[in-house]
Amino acid sequence: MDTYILKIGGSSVTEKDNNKCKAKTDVIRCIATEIKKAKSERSFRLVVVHGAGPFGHKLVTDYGIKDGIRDEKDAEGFVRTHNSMEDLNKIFMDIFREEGLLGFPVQPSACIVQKGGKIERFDTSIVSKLLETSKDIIPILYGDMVIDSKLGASVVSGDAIVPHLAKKLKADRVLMGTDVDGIFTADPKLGRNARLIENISKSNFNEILRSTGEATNVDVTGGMRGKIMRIRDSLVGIPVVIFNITKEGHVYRALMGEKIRSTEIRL
Ligand code: ATP
Ligand code: IP8
Repeated sequence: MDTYILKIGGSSVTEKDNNKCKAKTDVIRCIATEIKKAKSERSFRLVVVHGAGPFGHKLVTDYGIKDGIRDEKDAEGFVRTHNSMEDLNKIFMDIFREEGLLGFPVQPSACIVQKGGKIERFDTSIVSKLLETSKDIIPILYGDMVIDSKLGASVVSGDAIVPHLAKKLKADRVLMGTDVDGIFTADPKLGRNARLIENISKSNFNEILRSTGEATNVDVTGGMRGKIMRIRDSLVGIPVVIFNITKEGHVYRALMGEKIRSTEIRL
């Protein structure tokens, strides 16, 4: 049975463009109903990782803890950012339950330790066991603040969790949902002439990296550029689809293996 990892980007499910800690519950509900429909028509295992939007990026910026924690105020920021991510995760959990899905929260800060902002240890055995227990259980992880052996604590992006999990679980496909149709020749939110790049391989990767920016909004984990660098570093051999998850029908079609407007990366 295929295993998919679905990243639900913070830009699509939160008011990231306004930097407000508010979830777009209608988008989350639509995603949940489409997952439910796909699951009723096809057998596959699914792990969901959601991003932070302002629930994480705003707090990390306001507390100034992007590069680690040094004092009591920073420690407060560490805890408050984690609390805020749990609030966002709870919104996901409630909507998934209301839509009849068996979402199971897996707290990244309880299974990941970083060193200098990079994952050093990640116990993925709970996620594997949850998937083995039932094909209907959907482990749900998220970008978080975690203990860091060099920096005290640091941010782990959902974009870093996804490749790590995909490798460990030998995922068949990684689906990365965000608020734009994929990777463009320039940030589509800034220029009208940006053109969608439909396929990325080893041969055009470096050229594309040069045209890819971070994010137009508050983002401490590198935006679109950070996303594709992590894909390059860890996702060799696993197909990755970057697509607009806010468009109705896209998650369903992506989970059914149908072609949608997107960027497909095979390295
Ligand atoms: P989060 O990190 O909060 O989970 P996310 O994963 O949805 O959010 P972002 O990190 O915000 O996504 O990255 C997506 C943003 O990257 C887009 O909204 C877009 O404005 C920006 N971007 C910059 N350059 C490009 C590009 N060349 N192609 C596509 N998007 C780009
Ligand atoms: O939005 C960031 O996760 P991302 C997590 O997936 C925090 O990059 C706490 C800012």
